[in-house]
Amino acid sequence: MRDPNKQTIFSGVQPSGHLTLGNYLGAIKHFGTLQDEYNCIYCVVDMHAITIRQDPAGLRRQTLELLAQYIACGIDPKKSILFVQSHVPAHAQLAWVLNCYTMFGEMSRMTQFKDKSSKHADNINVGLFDYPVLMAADILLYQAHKVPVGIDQQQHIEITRDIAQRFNGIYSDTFVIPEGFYPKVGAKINSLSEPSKKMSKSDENPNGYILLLDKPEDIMRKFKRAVTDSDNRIIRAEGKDGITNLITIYAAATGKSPEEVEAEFAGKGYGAFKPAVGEAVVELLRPVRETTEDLLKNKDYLEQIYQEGAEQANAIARRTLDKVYRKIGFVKR
Ligand code: AQP
Repeated sequence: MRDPNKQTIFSGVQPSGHLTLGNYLGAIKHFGTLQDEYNCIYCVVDMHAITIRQDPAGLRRQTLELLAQYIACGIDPKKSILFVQSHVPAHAQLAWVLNCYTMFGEMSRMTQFKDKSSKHADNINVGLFDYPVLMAADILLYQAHKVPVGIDQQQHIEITRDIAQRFNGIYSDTFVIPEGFYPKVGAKINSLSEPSKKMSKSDENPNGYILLLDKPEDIMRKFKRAVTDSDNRIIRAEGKDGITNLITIYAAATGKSPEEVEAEFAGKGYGAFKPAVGEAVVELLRPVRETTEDLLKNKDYLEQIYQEGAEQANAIARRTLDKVYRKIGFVKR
């Protein structure tokens, strides 16, 4: 399955809730399209999800749901490695080593930690602070060249590169230095109710996000209620965060450029635009929802996929971990 002439792609998504349109347009939509050109490895990052308190039964359910959604969104388990992070111990093992090559000061600058710790002030745990090092371990274990993610992860990709370069500088080349791979349109989808903020699956207000499994009528209702402005022109401009966001969503959903969307709706008002965005998203997500629902009826198949994925991932990850252990001076078992 792995072609030594191809570069490697790695990415992961947390099963910390139900997937949103932001997760889809920013990351997952692109995963399937990369499978022929790259060796692709995709992970359900359940160890990241517990940095925020999760209900155990909910986490198990969401892990399987995410696996099903990966497949429904176009990942072919025969072409890509698909696995669950906690099934491959090398992630935690490498993260510990990398902790010792990561500075407290550089980690203190991570904006996601600041955002999430202000949202979860009663549970600012060390794991939340250490999240970027675990993410660095995820990526570096597989010697990934490219990491398709939304723009919110850019700072984490940068610190991954810094850690890898530091380690390589001390011990000679060990890790491939990865690059972030951001979509041209859709790298940041904002909330429908607070359009200056990122759309997030853990948002307390369900009107702010569209879930991949939302029913068509709920999608239409959320778009009709989306916060905009009173100007009634469909253009991207400062002070028009809501409309700018809807233009991005419509463009990403239909494959048009934002300029083409502005031209298509020139002279029309929000009364025409908002339902058009809703309908485009309903059609985009319909096959994803239907396939996910079918796959979730076949738990044995999903189990077989994640078992095989863990074996393949483990073999690759173990090679990198052995190399790291040797270089830092751990005695071979
Ligand atoms: N709003 C977004 N626009 C574009 N891309 C997004 N991503 C997330 N939100 C948007 C991208 O989706 C991938 C998976 O994200 P994640 O689940 O690992 O973590 P996250 O970035 O913290 O996503 P959420 O939805 O905001 O989760 P919670 O609410 O649990 O923190 C990543 O590639 C991310 O860039």
